[in-house]
Amino acid sequence: MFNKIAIILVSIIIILGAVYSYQSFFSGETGTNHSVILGPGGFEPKELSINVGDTVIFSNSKGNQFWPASDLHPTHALYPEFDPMQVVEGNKTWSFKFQKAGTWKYHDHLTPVYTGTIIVGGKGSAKNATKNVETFNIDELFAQFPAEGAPASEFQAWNSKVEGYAKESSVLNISQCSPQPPVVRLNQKQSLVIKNSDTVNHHLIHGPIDNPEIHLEIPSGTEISYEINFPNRGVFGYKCDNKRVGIFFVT
Ligand SMILES: [Cu+2]
Repeated sequence: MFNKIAIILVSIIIILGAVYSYQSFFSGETGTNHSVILGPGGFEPKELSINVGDTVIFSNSKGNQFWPASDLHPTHALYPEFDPMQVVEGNKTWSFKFQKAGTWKYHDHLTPVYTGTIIVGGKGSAKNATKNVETFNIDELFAQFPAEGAPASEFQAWNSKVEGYAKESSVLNISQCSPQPPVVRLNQKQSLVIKNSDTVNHHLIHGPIDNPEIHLEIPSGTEISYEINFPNRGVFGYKCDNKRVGIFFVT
């Protein structure tokens, strides 16, 4: 009897905890403020690590007009919302709340040689930290994918292996159909700059060739920001042209 009550109590506590963390994750009301100052030597600090939901207040010690905005100059397509869309007067500040995890490079749109980086982790950044695995073989990883009908535990083991190789990155280089990083950790809806320095276009495809769920044509010699919408969380293997070469790990 006592055990039963204990189990019920523990369950309630777990459920309440889950509801609380869900709410605090999505409400975004708990963020803290950080300050970045543009001075004669550029942005200070040049690199800043914050959590999702935190706000960065940009100001200018020189009293000149400025305009902090995400890369790439001049389009700011890396993180379009990270852009005041107008000049900020030298005696004013501009605040931006970072809602997307990722490594966001930015610059002063008026003086683009001034650059900086805001690294936005998630709540539970420890979970987002990549295991330090630098070398692995993507072909082997695909070869280890469990056969159809294999027990769920095998798929789980494979997924956690993939997660171990996943890197957060806002840029994917698919030149020579050899993606770097080969396993990218993304949010369900995130912009990703895809680079193709080859002289031919590449096709990045997930799903059946005749009816792909994701199909991006990456023109030769370009660096384009794509907003990819994944239907759900999970592991998305993709082909470049006709070869399985990379994985999106969507969280
Ligand atoms: Cu710019």
